[in-house]
Amino acid sequence: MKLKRESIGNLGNEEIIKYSVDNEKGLKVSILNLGATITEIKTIDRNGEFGHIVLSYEDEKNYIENPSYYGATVGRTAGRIDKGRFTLNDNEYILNKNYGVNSGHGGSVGFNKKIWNVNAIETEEKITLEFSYLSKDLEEGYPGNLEIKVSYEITEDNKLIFKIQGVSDKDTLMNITNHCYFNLSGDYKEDILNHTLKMNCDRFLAIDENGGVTGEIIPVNNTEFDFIEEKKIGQDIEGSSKQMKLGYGYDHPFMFNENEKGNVELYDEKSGRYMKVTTEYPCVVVYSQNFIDGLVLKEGKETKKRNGICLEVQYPPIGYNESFKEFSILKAHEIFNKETIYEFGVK
Ligand code: G6D
Repeated sequence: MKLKRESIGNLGNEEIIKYSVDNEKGLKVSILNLGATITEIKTIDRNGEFGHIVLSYEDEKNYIENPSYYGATVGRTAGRIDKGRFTLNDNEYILNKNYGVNSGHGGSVGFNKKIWNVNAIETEEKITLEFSYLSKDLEEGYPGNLEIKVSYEITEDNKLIFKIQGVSDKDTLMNITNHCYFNLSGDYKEDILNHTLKMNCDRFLAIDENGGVTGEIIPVNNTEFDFIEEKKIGQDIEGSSKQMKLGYGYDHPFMFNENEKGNVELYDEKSGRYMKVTTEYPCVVVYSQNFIDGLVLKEGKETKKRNGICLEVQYPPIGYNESFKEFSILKAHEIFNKETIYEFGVK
């Protein structure tokens, strides 16, 4: 196990530091103190060749704005909040509408744009990078001083274990995710349309023309949204349903089967790489990179639509009439605790 720490620039007068971990068994991960953002994951293919498997900006300065939220820790609440407002204990809270008519991904200056404190813990079997941040009462309009800790454990057996913890002094909302765009082909050789995806999700949530959740829950069977059996991402992505058109591809929350742990499997037959995600969250937002920001990727690769797939494990976003709000409520002094495991390998 190796850990390297390097300065890559400044945000105001704070240093942006990149932590790079190599487990020396086929997994390399780099994470910034800026936004607790994963900037690189490299794994080996069937022939033992390393390649990038998440979209990464060539120019690391782009992580300061990070318009596509590449690898970022997104919060306080991931996804859109309908009309940028919510009520809690009879108080109304108004958020920044940075996503058209909605608020999105924690508002204008979300957790992805903050410098986090970092604590690195090294043992023989794993390296843990713990990121902590205090989000003050009414930051971006959310109530409560919220102490957050997210940690990434890189293990000897090629797992990345992502833990989210939090506690607030007032009732608030908390729904943090990681926003990596995966592409298992290695150095973005191909788009993700030939990757197969399998998820134990029997329902998905309808969206409107602004990408917001309407409150309607739709069974996946006989729809383009059925990934219960392994299916190529490209198979139905150009489908003609209203929901597929509204998203310009997949940009929808999927609900895991009730009483089952969330399981998502992504596989690229050509390289042999797979990723298995297991999560305690009840929902995964699948985003098939339907829009691009035009910024250059590692190895000088041009960014293209469908170059990556986001699998954002989280609570369902808050839709019309505050639907699904109850999932994201964190009561004062209650401990938030969620774990997601990303396992990498070849077959
Ligand atoms: C998210 O659902 C959203 C997309 O609509 C957005 O544009 C992307 O993040 C950057 O997953």
